[in-house]
Amino acid sequence: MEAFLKQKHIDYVKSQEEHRSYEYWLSEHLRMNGIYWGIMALATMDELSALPRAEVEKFVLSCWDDKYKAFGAFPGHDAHILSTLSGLQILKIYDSELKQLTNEQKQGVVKFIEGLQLSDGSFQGDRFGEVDTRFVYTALQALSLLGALTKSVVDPSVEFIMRCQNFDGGFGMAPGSESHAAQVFVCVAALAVVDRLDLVVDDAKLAAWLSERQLPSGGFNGRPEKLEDVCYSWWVLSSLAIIDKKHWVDLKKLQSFILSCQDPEKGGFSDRPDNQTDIYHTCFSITGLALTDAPGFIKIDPIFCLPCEVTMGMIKWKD
Ligand code: GRG
Repeated sequence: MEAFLKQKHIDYVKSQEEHRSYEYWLSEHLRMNGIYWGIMALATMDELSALPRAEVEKFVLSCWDDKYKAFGAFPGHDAHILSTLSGLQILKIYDSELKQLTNEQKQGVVKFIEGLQLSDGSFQGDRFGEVDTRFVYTALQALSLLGALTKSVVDPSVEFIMRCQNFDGGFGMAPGSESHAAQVFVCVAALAVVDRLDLVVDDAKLAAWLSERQLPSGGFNGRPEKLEDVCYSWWVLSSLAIIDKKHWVDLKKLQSFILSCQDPEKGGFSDRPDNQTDIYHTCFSITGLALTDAPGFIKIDPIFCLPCEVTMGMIKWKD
C-alpha cells in the first residue's frame, strides 16, 4: 500500500489559499465551502495551525451578509444555507462556543435558516427555491451547532427525510428520487443529529446497499453501475459508521484505493488515480481515511464531519 504523503497534503492545502489562480476566481461561489474542506483536511491531520487562524476567521466574518443575516460564499455574495453551515463549522473548529459571533448574529442565522423551511418539512438553500435533502441536513446541523433546534423545525424535517427513503433502503435528494450515497449520508446524518435513527427500521437493508458500493478496486461508487470516486469514501463510510456497520466493508482495500488517488508530487487527492486534484476530494479522502481508523489522524465525528473534540459534550438537541 502506498504511504500517506502528509507533508505534501499540508502544502497542497496551504497552496490553495496562497495561490490566486484563474480557477480560484472562477470558484468564488464555493470559496466558503472550499475553506471548510481545507480546514477539515488540516484538522484531521492534526495540523490546523498550518493556516493562520486570524486570517481564516477574518475571511469567514467578511462573508457576513447583513441583509439576510447569514453567510455568503464570498464577500458581497448573498447568504446561502451551504456557506452558512461551512462558516459556522469553521468558526466552531476554532472556538466551540462560537464567540466570534454576537448573539444578534446567531439569532439572525437561526431566523434565516428557519425561514427557509417549507410546509412539507424540506428546506430551500436560499430564497431562490432549490430543494434538496442536503439542505435539511445543513439546516439541522447549523441549528444544532447554535443550540437552536426546536420541535417545530425537527418534526417536519424528519417526516420529509423519511419520504425520501426508497425501496432499496437508500435515500434520494427528494421523494421518489434515485438513491445516491451522498444523499444517504445527508439523510442518515440528519436523523442522527436529532436522535431519530430509530425511524430507519431496516438498517441491514441500508447497510447492504451501502456496502454494495465497494468495487473491486476497493473504492466506492455513489450508486449502482457508476465509477468509483474517492469522495464516496466519506459519504459511504460515514453513513455506515453512523449505523455502526463499518465492518460490512473492506477497510484495508478502501485505504489502498484512497492512497492511490494521491498526487505524489504536488499533494492533494483526485477522484480517481492520476486525475486532477482538488480541495473537495482532498478533504473527503483524508476524513475518509480517518474513518477507516488508519493511524495518525484525529477522531472525526461521522455525523457532523467535525473533529470529535468539537462535538463532544455538545447538546445536539433537546425535546
Ligand atoms: C458537512 C460533510 C458536510 C456536508 C454538508 C453540501 C452537503 C452538506 C452535502 C453534499 C452532499 C452531496 C450531494 C455531494 C455530491 C456528491 C457527488 C460527487 C455527486 C455527483 O453526482 P453525479 O451523478 O456522480 O455527478 P456519480 O458518482 O453518481 O456518477
